Amino acid sequence: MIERLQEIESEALAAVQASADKKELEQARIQYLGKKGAITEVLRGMGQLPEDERPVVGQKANEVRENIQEAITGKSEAFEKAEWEQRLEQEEIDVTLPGRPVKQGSTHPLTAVVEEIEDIFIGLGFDVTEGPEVETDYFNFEMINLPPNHPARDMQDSFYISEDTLLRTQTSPVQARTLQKHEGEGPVRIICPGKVYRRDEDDATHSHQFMQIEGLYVDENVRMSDLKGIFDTFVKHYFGQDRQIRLRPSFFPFTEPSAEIDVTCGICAGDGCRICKQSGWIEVLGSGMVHPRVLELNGFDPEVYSGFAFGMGVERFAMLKYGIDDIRHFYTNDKRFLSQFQHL
Ligand code: 2U9
Repeated sequence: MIERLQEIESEALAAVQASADKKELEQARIQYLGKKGAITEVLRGMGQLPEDERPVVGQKANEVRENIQEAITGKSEAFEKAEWEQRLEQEEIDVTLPGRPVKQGSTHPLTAVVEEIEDIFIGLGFDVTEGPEVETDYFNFEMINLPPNHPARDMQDSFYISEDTLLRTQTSPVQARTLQKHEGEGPVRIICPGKVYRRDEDDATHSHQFMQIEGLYVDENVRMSDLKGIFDTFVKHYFGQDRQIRLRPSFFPFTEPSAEIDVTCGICAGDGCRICKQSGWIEVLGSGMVHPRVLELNGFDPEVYSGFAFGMGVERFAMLKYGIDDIRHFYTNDKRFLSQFQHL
């Protein structure tokens, strides 16, 4: 039996050495060390041996098994090493290649302009206040002196949700809500940025949804000269120190007197060009002294308090500053447009 074991050992070692891959090596392992393998067969036959010979044969069988196992482990490691080396060679990485660029988003130009305007007004002592986009007819129209039969309330011009709720047509209801919250006690100094909705046909200068910033300053002794001073400062900060403003008489139901605010043209510096339609001035804001009726409607005594209010279209401010010729660019999300504002 000892001879048989020696025979198995040399046969097994030769088979292990001769195996060409992991599969053949596994076959050799099964053939010699497996449950039905050559060594197990010898051990099964041990029962027929005289008792004193059994430990010797058993010891030899263990020795042979260990030697074969050792050879298999060695061969298996050699296969793995070869496989690893082959992979390293095939999967060579050129660490000198330039990396793939990481695509980075950027602030939307309208957001950037809103934030810039907010910063200027915060510096002038204003708070930023927001309110709902779905409004009641009471806050959207009635509280800013637009009575039920007023033409601005026409179904043709606004998106009504029910008889008395609609998508706000301007951010004025936020100012009305804020005045009412203050219960007749000034000062109120706020700007109200947000989306507004009107039933306009979309074209290069009109959008059914756009961004507005309106503002309000109510206190004792607020005058038209305060309005002028604030807007001279604001325009110089937003458009540039070399710009001037002028006020032109206008009309709004919620302000009296009312004024359009123009700024000197940034293209021709006031000489006249295509952008300012040869006038040297560009209209940028509507404004005026808050109508006494509006103060009263919202709980402020017009004998004690006065104030100014204003409204601007954010798209227009962005278009003028960055030379954008079509309002629809802000809403079509074309990456070729948006990626030009990475610096903002
Ligand atoms: C209250 C009191 C007064 C808001 C005002 C304007 C002038 C104005 C337009 C500018 C261009 C709207 O975006 S636009 O189409 N706005 O000209 N808005 S004063 O006055 C108010 C609002 C609320 C309680």
